[in-house]
Amino acid sequence: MRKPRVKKIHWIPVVAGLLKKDKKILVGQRPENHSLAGLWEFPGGKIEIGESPEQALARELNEELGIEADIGQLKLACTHSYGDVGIVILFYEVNYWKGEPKAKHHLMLEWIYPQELKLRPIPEANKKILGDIYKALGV
Ligand code: DGT
Repeated sequence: MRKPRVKKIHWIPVVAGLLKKDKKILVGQRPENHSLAGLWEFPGGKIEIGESPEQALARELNEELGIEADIGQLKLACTHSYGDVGIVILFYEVNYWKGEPKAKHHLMLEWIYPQELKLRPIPEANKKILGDIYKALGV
């Protein structure tokens, strides 16, 4: 007898940076022609083969914001699945960097008070752990 097909989820590791300045955090609006277009996210992206999570985040922050960042502590991790794709997101604190963040990838960047995250459209993966994100930010 044939075994029933088990739906297999492809899990993708993602890193995101919590950049803080004057009690505000940096968020970027996801570009058109990408999944989740228009949602506000923390800068970051997928880990590529051969990279450590910290190397991946330093690369993404350089590509997306044009900064040279020191990747700080791992503050939080979560999992989320969108149908047949799952993501594991590692959130790192980033307190030091060289350069001024510029929107090289996002529609726009904004420094916002963390409480404002509640009012913005954000990825479901982040929405469901917003309380933990606040704790990680010390709010
Ligand atoms: P690419 O080059 O289009 O394959 O994409 P990458 O490597 O720039 O990565 P991206 O941003 O498309 O993928 C990250 C995935 O994680 C995407 O499905 C959105 C999801 N995600 C959920 N919350 C966040 C967040 O706060 N920041 C980032 N960067 N991604 C998040």
